Amino acid sequence: MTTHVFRAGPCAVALETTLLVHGVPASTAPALDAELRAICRAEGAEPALVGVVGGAPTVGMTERELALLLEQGTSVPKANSANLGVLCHWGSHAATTVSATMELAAAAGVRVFSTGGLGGVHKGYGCHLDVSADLGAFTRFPVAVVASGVKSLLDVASTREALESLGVPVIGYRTDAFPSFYTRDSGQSVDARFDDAETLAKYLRAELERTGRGVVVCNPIPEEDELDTALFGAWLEQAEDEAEDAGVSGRGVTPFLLGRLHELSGGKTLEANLVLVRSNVRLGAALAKSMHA
Ligand code: PSU
Ligand code: MN
Repeated sequence: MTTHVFRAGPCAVALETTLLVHGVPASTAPALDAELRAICRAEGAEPALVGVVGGAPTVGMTERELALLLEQGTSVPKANSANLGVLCHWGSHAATTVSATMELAAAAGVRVFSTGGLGGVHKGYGCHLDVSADLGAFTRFPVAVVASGVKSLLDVASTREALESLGVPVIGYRTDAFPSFYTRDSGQSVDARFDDAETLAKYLRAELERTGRGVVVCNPIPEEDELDTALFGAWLEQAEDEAEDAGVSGRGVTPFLLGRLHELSGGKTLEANLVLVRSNVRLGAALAKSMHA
């Protein structure tokens, strides 16, 4: 039987392990984890890192438990809602993506989760369908996810449409535009804009309670840290060519592209990624605190 480990109080903010294990270089992860925990606490909230440790779905992982996953490197499986249960059954360590993190956060009663960018519809869906389980998770788990939109390496316009089709509320925090990770404006729009965290927290509390489903809270990357669209486009094109040559597919695509972008950009995409995650954790913590008050 799978035994859950829930160590999260009423003012917790869920954080995910896939971002730490597969989204940033291993050398960066422990410091980023420590920093995100500190940001939560500084806002008066409680960090709750989510992952699977030796088959136990865990909400509120310790630094030591994260180290166990990091020791295993990128061979740690990525868990979404589909393979989460099997990995627990096998007693494996696993890094949870947005969908699996939402699933476990919801089970532990955690209503706010901060990450970098959501997964979504990959490019080229006309001949090859690759849609992240992240999108469907919003129709099932009552968690508000603070993210800087969806990752720019996706088909952002189609992902926005898919959220619409699924009936997922997409809220802009101090923006009318749907952000795309490294840039603030994808050309798509949000359903509604809130400029004040306390008012947003009131809406979220009521909406999660009313629907039992999730909400996307879009917090764009700070203006001064936004990447140049043309430069990013060139790095992405090269990373995509390399992914194709290397035959990368399925769950390997996102980590491969992120990793190559970090290298090709001389660390610029990594720096932008870190900036926006910190900012999303800060907002998530403020929301969790207001929602609890
Ligand atoms: N945000 C980041 N870096 C990441 C991710 C999010 O800043 O690495 C992860 C999330 O865990 C998300 C996953 O769920 O990428 C999407 O993977 P896929 O495209 O295979 O569904
Ligand atoms: Mn996929």
